[in-house]
Amino acid sequence: MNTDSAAVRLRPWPRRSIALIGVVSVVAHFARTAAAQPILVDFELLPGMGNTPGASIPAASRLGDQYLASHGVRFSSGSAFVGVVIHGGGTPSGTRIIGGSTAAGQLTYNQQFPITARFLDATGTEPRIVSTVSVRGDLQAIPGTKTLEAFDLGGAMIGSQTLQDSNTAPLSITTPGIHSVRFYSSSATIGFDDLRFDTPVAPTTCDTIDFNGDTLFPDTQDIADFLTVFAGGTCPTGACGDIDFNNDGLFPDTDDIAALIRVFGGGACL
Ligand SMILES: [Ca+2]
Ligand SMILES: [Ca+2]
Ligand SMILES: [Ca+2]
Repeated sequence: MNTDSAAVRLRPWPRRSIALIGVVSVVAHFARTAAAQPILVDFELLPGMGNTPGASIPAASRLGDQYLASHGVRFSSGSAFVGVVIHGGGTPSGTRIIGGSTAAGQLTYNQQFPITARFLDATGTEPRIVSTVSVRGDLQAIPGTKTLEAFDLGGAMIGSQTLQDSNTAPLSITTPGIHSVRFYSSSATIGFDDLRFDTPVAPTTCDTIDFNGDTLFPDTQDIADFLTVFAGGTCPTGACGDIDFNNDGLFPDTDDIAALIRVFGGGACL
């Protein structure tokens, strides 16, 4: 690299501007964190059915989109709904928990029909993502495990936690870009309650990974060229994209390097 030209290209980013961008970046980060208040779904909204696996879930106890407009979450299992169940003792909150549904709409706790909670906009058409999710199993300990899994927009698993049923702590996953979670038990006995998550937000859209615009991708040359331009160098092809790869308005920002490498590897934008 020509050192003189690198110095010239670095000039648009004097130390004071980079420091200012750093401050703006930190402020923006804390603004996002402050906005992420925990949301709680306690499943007390609908009338519950009796706790009788195998019974058909009555229409009034079928939970699908009833929390969509208010909380941004849709529930499903083997059918497009889960069952709200009056559980009695050992219920984390109130009197109700949820169980899965078979394809025929029967109540089930079998892991063959895990419960899925998907984050969407109020109309249920646009994806949303969260960065932390927790859910509790019912408090009646039976030998076996309970599992929470998190998935990104592409359906790839990005987090998983399994606890013994006797562990009363919530199952919890914190990682960027959670679009859906599913939960189930190995013993086919656990109902779930108290789903918590931070405010669902619209996913950030990243630029193409063909950073250098030569139509070759995935290609590690794109990463090399990104780092060159990021450092103030010249775009080797003359057709590079901008360095705000994650399009959050912050640059130069090492988050853009991390996002490029993540997306390059098949991961989510954010
Ligand atoms: Ca409850
Ligand atoms: Ca390329
Ligand atoms: Ca950025």
